[in-house]
Amino acid sequence: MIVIVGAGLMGAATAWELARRGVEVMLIEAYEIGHRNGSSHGTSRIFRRAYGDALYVELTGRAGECWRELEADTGTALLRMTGGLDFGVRRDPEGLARLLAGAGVPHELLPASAAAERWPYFRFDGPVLFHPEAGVVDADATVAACVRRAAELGADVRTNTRVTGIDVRDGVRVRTDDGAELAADTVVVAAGPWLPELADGIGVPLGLPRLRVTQQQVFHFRQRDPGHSWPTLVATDDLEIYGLPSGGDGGTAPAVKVAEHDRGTPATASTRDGVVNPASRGAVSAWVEKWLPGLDPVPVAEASCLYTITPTEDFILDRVGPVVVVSPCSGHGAKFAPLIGRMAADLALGQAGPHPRFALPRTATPR
Ligand code: PYC
Repeated sequence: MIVIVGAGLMGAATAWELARRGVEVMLIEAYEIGHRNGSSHGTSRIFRRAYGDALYVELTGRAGECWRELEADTGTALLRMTGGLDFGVRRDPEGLARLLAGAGVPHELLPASAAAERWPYFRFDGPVLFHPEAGVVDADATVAACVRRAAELGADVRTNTRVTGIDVRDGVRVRTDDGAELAADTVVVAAGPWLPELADGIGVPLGLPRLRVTQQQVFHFRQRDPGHSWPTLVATDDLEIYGLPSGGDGGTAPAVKVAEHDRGTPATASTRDGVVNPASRGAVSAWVEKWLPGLDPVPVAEASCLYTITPTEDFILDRVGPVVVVSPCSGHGAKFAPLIGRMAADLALGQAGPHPRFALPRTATPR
């Protein structure tokens, strides 16, 4: 039996992957499926292949294939391609274009004037990278589809049940707040921002690096012309900004979610207040007013969520004895969810070791 702790994107994807491999799975979630207390809620997460790091460019390609498999198996549309733009003085569209070219990823590098003709609802002041293999993942639908399908395949899904400790002595026992002690062969800890709090109650030293949990905020802006078809965007000048069509989160009118990747407030999963930082609201609205004339710069909706950030901003996907740690994802993991589920399943079944970049520090190989 493999017990998975946490039914966010990573835990749900791992449960689906293990269940479809015929493994006996129990998925334990502290809240209802689809709750909004962690990192996996909402209908829109960015999918993009333009990373300034060849490893992630390659992984996004594998993730794209995994999304299509998940969609086929669950009969649910989860990833909608819109194309994506990268621009801004510190984003280095030319460098990104070289990395995409090296990986055979289709893309175009455009001067600002050509990009402005094509996307007149943006403003540009330098070169722009467009790549068509970018889009929007529906996070809520993904969690729901993975959990539903895992349950259809036999997974035991327990909600409103909090894991309080994991004992590793004569096998593994998972303790829960209803007094149960569940025997397992392997436990997959996919607790996201709750990991730092749970780690002390895990009976093997995981050797976790310092993890920073931050509360972030996102804003949704109404499209002035509902007929425009918006790509995703990553733009870096003084701010590190990302944006994408909002899905259902922006209300009924077509909207675009825009947020800072970097302005987080230190938090813990159990004490975060959910209050949106007004400085970030002001900065993002001003940025939208300056660079995205196709949007009304007054947000129509906003929300907060949590990042769990490793020192290198890589993921953690590793195993210590019978405990698999599935990724603090440093705020950029959603696009990889079914691939991470597959990698976690391989670790849990002993079918692969950790990727060196995702190994816990005690096993990490030097870069
Ligand atoms: O996954 O690329 C990403 C991302 C950017 C900002 C937040 N997540």
